[in-house]
Amino acid sequence: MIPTSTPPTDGSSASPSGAPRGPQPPLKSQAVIASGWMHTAKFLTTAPQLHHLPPLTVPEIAFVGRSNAGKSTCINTLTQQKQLAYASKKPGRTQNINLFSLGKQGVTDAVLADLPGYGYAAVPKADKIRWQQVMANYLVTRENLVGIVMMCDPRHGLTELDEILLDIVRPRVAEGLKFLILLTKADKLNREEATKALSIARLQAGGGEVKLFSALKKQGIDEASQLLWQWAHPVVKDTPAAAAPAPLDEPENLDED
Ligand SMILES: Nc1nc2c(ncn2[C@@H]2O[C@H](COP(=O)(O)OP(=O)(O)O)[C@@H](O)[C@H]2O)c(=O)[nH]1
Ligand SMILES: [Mg+2]
Repeated sequence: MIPTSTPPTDGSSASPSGAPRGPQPPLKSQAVIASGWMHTAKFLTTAPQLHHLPPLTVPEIAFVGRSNAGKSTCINTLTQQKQLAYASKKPGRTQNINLFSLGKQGVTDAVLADLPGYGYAAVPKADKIRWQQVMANYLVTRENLVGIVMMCDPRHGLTELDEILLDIVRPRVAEGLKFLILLTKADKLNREEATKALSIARLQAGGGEVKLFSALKKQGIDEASQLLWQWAHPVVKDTPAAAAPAPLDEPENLDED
C-alpha cells in the first residue's frame, strides 16, 4: 500500500522509474523510514497515576491489551528492541503507564505509551478496579493521544474487558482518534481462521483498522509501523505546500544503538 504521507519531493525524486538522481542514494521506502523511526524508541518515564504523566504536545500512541495478548512482544518487534518492553517490566512499573519517546537525531516527534495488560486473574480485585479507572481516565482525557493500538489474541477474540475499553474510546474514535486492532500470534491461525478472525474483529472495531500480526513469522510489522508513522505525521491538507510532511533527513544507519 502506498501511504498517504509520502516523503516530500520536488518531482524528480518521486520517479518510481529510478531516474538518475546524481550521487544520492535511492529513495528509502516508507517501510524503511517507518521501521527506522520505530527503532529510535527510548524509555522516557513511568507514571502510576494520570497526574504523574508529563503534559506533552507531541502525538502519543497507546498500546493496550489483555495480559498475555502479546503486547510486549509486539512492542519489542515493532521497535526492534528487546530492552524496551523489559523497561516496562521493571519492579514498580508493571502497573504503570510507561512512555517511550520516538524521533530521529534526539528530537522527539512522538511518544508510545505502554499501558499495563488487563484481565490477569491473579491481580487483586482492588488493584484491577484502580487500574481500570487509571486507564479509562487516560484514554478519555489524554490530550495529545492520537491513536490506540489494541493487541488481541484472535484465538480468544475480543474479551469483555476489550469491549469495555472499546466502549470507553468509541466517542473519541468517532471524533478522529485513530484505532488499530492487531490480531497477534497470527501464526497460530490457518488461512480460514485468519479470515474469520479479521472479519469478526472488523465488525467490532467501530471504524478502526484490523490487521494480522505475528512476531514469530514477522507478519504485519511493516504495515503496523507505517500506520503508526502516518498517525504521528498527519498530512496537512489545507495548503498545497503543506501537503507533505516535513522533509526527512538523510538516511541514517538504522542499526546504530
Ligand atoms: N506463536 C506466537 N507466540 C507469541 C507471539 N507473540 C507473543 N507470543 C507469546 O505469547 C505469550 C505472551 O506474550 P507477551 O508479549 O508477554 O504478552 P503480554 O502479556 O501481552 O505482554 C508469550 O509466551 C509469547 O512468547 C507470536 O507472534 N506468535
Ligand atoms: Mg507484557
